[in-house]
Amino acid sequence: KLPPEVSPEKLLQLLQEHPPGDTFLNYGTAGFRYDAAILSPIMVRVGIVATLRSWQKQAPVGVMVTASHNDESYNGVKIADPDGGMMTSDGETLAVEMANERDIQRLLQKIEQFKTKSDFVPIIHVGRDTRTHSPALCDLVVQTARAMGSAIIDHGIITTPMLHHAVLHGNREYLPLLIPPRPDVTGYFSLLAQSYHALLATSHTARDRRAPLVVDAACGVGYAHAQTLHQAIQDLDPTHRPLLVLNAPGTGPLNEKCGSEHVQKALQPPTFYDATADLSTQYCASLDGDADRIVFFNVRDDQMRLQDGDKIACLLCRFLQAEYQALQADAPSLPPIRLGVVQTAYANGASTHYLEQVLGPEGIVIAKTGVKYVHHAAAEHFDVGVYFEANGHGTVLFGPAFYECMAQADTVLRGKRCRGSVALQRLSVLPALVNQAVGDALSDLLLVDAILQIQGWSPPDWDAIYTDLPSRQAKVLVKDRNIIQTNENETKCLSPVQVQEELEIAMAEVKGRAFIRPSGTEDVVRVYAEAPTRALANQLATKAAEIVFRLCDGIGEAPVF
Ligand code: G16
Repeated sequence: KLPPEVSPEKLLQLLQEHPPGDTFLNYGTAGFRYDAAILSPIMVRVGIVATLRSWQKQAPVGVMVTASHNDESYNGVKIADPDGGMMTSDGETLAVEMANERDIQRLLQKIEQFKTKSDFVPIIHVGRDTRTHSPALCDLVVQTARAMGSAIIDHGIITTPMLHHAVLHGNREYLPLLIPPRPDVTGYFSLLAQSYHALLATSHTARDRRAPLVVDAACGVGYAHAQTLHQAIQDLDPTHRPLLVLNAPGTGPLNEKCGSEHVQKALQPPTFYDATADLSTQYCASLDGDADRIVFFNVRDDQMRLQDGDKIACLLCRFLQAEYQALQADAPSLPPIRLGVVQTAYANGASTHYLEQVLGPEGIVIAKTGVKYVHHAAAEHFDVGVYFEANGHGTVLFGPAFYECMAQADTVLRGKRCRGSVALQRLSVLPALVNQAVGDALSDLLLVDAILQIQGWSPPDWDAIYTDLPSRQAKVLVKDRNIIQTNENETKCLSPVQVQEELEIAMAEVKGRAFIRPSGTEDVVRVYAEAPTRALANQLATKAAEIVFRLCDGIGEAPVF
């Protein structure tokens, strides 16, 4: 922990040395994210905002330096609130205001307005990914925050979810009682390994210890941490199925032709830069550059089978429903639990259909893209909220009614040996295994693997629960993506109005679904199309991209499929 070094002179020097440029800086889907070359003024200002946030909340907050799924030229930074979640919109407004303020005196006056009279020392957890520019950028956050009087807990190179975990576990008043506090990196691994082990120990049926699970770490930060996690699991159970972790940082370009973004968007297996053989026919998982997303896949008969975030959500929903029903069968007096699923517009139509027609959870909500929106929707609408974006970013949130139900079930079932007791054990261990702050690829990896083992399912069994509708995603470069306005959950384009009118016609022609939205992490407009056949999905994506290109001042050429 680095103690504060309060120094108004140092703060002034940092502000003078790093003036903002001409670009208007926005706090996007997951924080400020730009070409690394323009980020140093943002880092200084984030050091200020994080300190103000900690002051305001009188609790530790977090700062993560990463550009996640973007290529190596990008970097970025996001702030975590004391509950470990993404900073809420009031904080984002302040961050945007501070990042774009060119007048240093006005900026210093703004800081003065926030100062409290209490003795509270702001505390900031910091972490960074493996990008070459991350140490210097992170150092600017640290220097600025310390000059403002913050104490720093520097976790070094960690995954984004580990940073969120550290913040949540460091603020115990936000941590539910069923979860033992483990605020540091070692505690993170032991908590995951122990709860995974405890979940598997509830099942006496077959466990698949044969083939290793191949993990593509996207040449990013997940590489070392997946190995540490694997070691922690093997320390508890040496016979456990091995994880073969590939794509170490430096063996190939970060997130390029590898990682979850590539696998899910291009619908292609990754390049395994540090393997001599093609391993994609095995049971594989791909993480993204900061390990907050995961998708599973394997190649059979030359065809890639992808189990994306939608399929993960369905697997989890099905498992949770079955366990809750088993619990209720042996303890009928238990109150009902609102178990629901949150998806985004990117959710494949077949997954939503499966949820509606086969599983029938208490509710299915379509929220705006971005984990901060889906997380909020899950907490607001459900007692047990499964949220997953199709790109593999997601988790399960357990609310107060869930914990109350577990406490009641414990009283009813204490000392009894029945299926309900097994369900109680399983459900009770989940909040410790499943990251309660944010989507976490490593936690999701263990959760999915444990559920498949408990159910005795192979990856093809899981894959077969429904068949994805053919879909295609594309990016269109435009002069200014900010001219595009969408409705609340981004399923419709409101402005320019002609875009939606033309999209409706194109969709009707192929009986498909398409939408467009400005990305919050890249300077592009995203296009999504799905239709009954691959050819029609390609046709619709081509048409939608052409509409955006023509009506929104496209640059270069529109993509054609
Ligand atoms: C971030 C967000 C995700 C979002 C993704 C894509 O992911 O955390 O919730 O789905 O960006 O956003 P957009 O389409 O706006 O570019 P990550 O993994 O890059 O942090």
